[in-house]
Amino acid sequence: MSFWQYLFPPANASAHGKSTDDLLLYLHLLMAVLFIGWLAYFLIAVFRFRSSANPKADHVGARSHFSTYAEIGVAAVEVLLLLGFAVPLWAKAVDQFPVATGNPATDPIEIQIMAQQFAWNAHYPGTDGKWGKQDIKFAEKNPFGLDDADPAGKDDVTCLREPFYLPVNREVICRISSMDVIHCFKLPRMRVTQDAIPGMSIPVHFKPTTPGEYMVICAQLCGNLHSGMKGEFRVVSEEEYAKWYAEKSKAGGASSFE
Ligand SMILES: [Cu+2]
Repeated sequence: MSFWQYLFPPANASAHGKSTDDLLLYLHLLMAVLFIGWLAYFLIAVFRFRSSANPKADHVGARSHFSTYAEIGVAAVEVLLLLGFAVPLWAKAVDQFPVATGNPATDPIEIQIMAQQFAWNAHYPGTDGKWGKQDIKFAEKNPFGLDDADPAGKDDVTCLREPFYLPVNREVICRISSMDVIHCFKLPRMRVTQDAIPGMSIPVHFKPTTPGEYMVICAQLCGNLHSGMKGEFRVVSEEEYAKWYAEKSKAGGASSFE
């Protein structure tokens, strides 16, 4: 690792990540301009109003209305940034949420993510495409509360404290929840960060573009082993994913907890 690598996020590996990185870059550039501008203003003020050139204090101060107009100008620019850029960009992000069309080869992969102190678990519907019945009363037995009497759950895939797999170049929807305290599902290389909140199921979506092994970390201080709350997922080819999925699905869902 060179010094410069510590200053930047790890290499992006998702389709939308470039936009996130660009946004960060623009924010830093804006902050740099503001920092240099205010620093220059400060130095000019210190020089211009130095005591040797102004031996007597002026109790009236500014005589023009320039500062009032400047203030109105700044507020107008901020309204423009919010309504002209932020709102339309957010609308675009919301519109990009992947929708299933009924084609299992191209539909987004949907998984449930359950955070717990101090690990990550994943749940897929299995080869039948149907989620097994879930109930809070089974949550003591397995983190997803799967009912092992439900036939639809027999083939569900669950990855408890073990790596989960995703196919490359497919949209993924993760529904994030937590079984104890608030955690935060963070995939640094996918540029994904979403709080995991007990009692809520919050969707995030992304499309991995580079095969490899990646880390899930917790970005919300959640207890004494927070720093060790790491998970792993693998982005693999479509074929490798199908093979892994079929094997895991055959091994069974709810029954695998016993
Ligand atoms: Cu956590």
